[in-house]
Amino acid sequence: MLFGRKKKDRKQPDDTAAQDAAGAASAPAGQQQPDAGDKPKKSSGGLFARLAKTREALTSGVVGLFGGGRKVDDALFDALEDELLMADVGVDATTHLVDALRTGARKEKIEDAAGLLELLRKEMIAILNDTTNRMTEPSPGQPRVTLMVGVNGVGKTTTTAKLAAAAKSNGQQVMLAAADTFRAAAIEQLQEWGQRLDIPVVAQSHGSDAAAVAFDALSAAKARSMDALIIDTAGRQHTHDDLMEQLGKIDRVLKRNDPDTPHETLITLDAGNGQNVLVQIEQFSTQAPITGVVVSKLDGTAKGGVVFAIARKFGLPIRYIGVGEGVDDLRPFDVEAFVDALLPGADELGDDSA
Ligand SMILES: Nc1nc2c(ncn2[C@@H]2O[C@H](COP(=O)(O)OP(=O)(O)OP(=O)(O)O)[C@@H](O)[C@H]2O)c(=O)[nH]1
Ligand SMILES: [Mg+2]
Repeated sequence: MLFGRKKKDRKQPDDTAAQDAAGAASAPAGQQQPDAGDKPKKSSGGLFARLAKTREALTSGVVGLFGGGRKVDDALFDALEDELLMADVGVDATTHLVDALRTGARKEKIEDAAGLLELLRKEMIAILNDTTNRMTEPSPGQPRVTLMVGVNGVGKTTTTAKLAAAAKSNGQQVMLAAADTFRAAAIEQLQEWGQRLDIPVVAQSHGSDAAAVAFDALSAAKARSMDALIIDTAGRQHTHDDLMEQLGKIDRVLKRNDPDTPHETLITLDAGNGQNVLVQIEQFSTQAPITGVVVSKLDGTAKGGVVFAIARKFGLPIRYIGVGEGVDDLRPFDVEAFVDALLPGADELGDDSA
């Protein structure tokens, strides 16, 4: 059962992650990762199991490459390049990784392919950590305003609910704004989540001005001393100029209410879209400055390598990953846990190469 559990009962491993999400939602700038002690272990299932498809895409090839005492040579680097591209790491991040490994292998005199695996791990972590925090902090006593954007069907509304649930379970007063006034039934969808989570939802009627909804919600969140306001918006195609401009209006109108807002603009990207997500970030950035990324549906795709392409191209922090449809299936993005969940462990190399 996803809902209606008492706080005291929320002690399962997945719930710990949800509470981390709440912590990260309210964490000061720059603190994107949960405490090291909370990192999911490989053996504990969790993230490791949820990323099975991407892991399978990457690891099955990588184990063959790095196991068996294989020598470091050009053929190995070429084969690694192929594996990374197939896992949707993208040309730029792949080239960067392979070049870094070539240089590192030379410098550190790594001759055995197994020795390269640790170097690959380090370089992957470095790419994901090389991002700039663009989130701002609310003034004391003011609600943290998060604007959710992204193309149709990527998981914005679900992520809005997951974030709200996590923040609430962390003791915060949360309000939602139904600023998707475009799609029929979108308002009801968010209101349903509000009811299930017992969280207030500010809404107007279908077809009303989305920017006005956002403005009113911010006023209401301030008046009711909320800790967090999360604004769900309509899914829009980046090719659709008028709807994209409407998003720019939401951003401007929020700033008219409070120049510090939104403190965070999260773009939700469906991992299954692979490299296409890069153009989505570019296009949405023209209307609302994106501060962070949610990569959803990582549980259902082998294209999880796209996170490396996102970090390399935009230097945007990946703030959360969606690993399922349930309200607890959101994880603060923990760089090391993510990379560890993707790459084979040294013991696996031994087994496979035996
Ligand atoms: N497997 C999986 N499904 C997800 C995840 N996140 C969202 N979904 C599903 O994706 C579908 C679309 O989710 P929504 O939250 O309605 O997407 P949206 O971006 O708000 O869609 P629009 O409002 O139409 O633009 C739903 O069936 C969700 O349950 C995820 O992390 N994993
Ligand atoms: Mg929606």
